[in-house]
Amino acid sequence: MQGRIVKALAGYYYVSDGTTLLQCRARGVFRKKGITPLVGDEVKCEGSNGEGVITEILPRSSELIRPPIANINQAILVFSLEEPAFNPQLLDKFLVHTESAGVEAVICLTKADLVSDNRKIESICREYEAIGYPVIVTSSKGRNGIRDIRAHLAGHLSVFSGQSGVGKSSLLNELFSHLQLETAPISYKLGRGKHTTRHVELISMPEGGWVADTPGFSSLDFATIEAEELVLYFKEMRQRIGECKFRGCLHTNEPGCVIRQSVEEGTVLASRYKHYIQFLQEIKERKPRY
Ligand SMILES: Nc1nc2c(ncn2[C@@H]2O[C@H](COP(=O)(O)OP(=O)(O)OP(=O)(O)O)[C@@H](O)[C@H]2O)c(=O)[nH]1
Ligand SMILES: [Mg+2]
Ligand SMILES: [Zn+2]
Repeated sequence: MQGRIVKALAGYYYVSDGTTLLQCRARGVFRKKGITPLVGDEVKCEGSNGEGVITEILPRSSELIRPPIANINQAILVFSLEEPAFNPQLLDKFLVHTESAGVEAVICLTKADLVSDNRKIESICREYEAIGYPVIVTSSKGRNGIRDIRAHLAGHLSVFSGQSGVGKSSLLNELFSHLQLETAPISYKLGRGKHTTRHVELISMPEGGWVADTPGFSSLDFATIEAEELVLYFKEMRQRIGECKFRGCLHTNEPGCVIRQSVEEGTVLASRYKHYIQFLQEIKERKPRY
């Protein structure tokens, strides 16, 4: 049988070919080669009576480390406007990782019902749409944005990524009435979610395509991104590289830097540039890998 891993839990992989679900172990040879099967993988497996073993993993078109998932072509970056408070630095970090994986990003802002000043929402939308990212605003009070998200999901293999408590599972329950994913209120004392979703799981959509719910996370490192390439993952800055005076310009204090000039002219947002500099520093300070 050939199918897709839709769930990984406690050493088992659940493979679906659309009609049957096979609970599989992975062949030992994968572990020896250092390959871990991921949710989203297309695999070949052998087995009967619902139990089997994965014998082959087909080549991946994309791979994310956090959340761990293969073959997605779109990430829905779910960020709450409040509870937990909107975190633009984390959003830019997620965008960098999504860009570096070669995956399209859609920004979804949740909990609009908790925001009293609409200008805050409008300015986030304006800024990120100008860069070229679709931004969808949702709220559990009323069904705003639900149709827009569904339109983005149709026919794709998408992942919902975001911090714990931003409302990923709630939104999926709202999108697909047959789902009953577990959700829980955030901890008001700590101002963050309780890590309610514990595993990555792909959900098959009636209109075709898949979408994954994932456990929330907020720490992401730059282990696989080099200082020189960071600018490539800032969509609005990428267009201008090669125009700086010096080859190998890291866009910090070098003379004749067009990125810094763009910030002064206002075509690159100061907040985005600030995050670029912070991430660059993180990359420079990271421990060498052995
Ligand atoms: N006011 C308000 N609350 C919301 C909204 N969406 C979700 N919530 C609440 O936020 C809390 C967290 O929602 P979850 O769906 O469990 O969050 P999650 O992102 O799946 O969290 P993890 O599984 O821990 O990663 C729940 O109490 C939801 O009812 C919204 O639009 N408005
Ligand atoms: Mg959840
Ligand atoms: Zn430069």
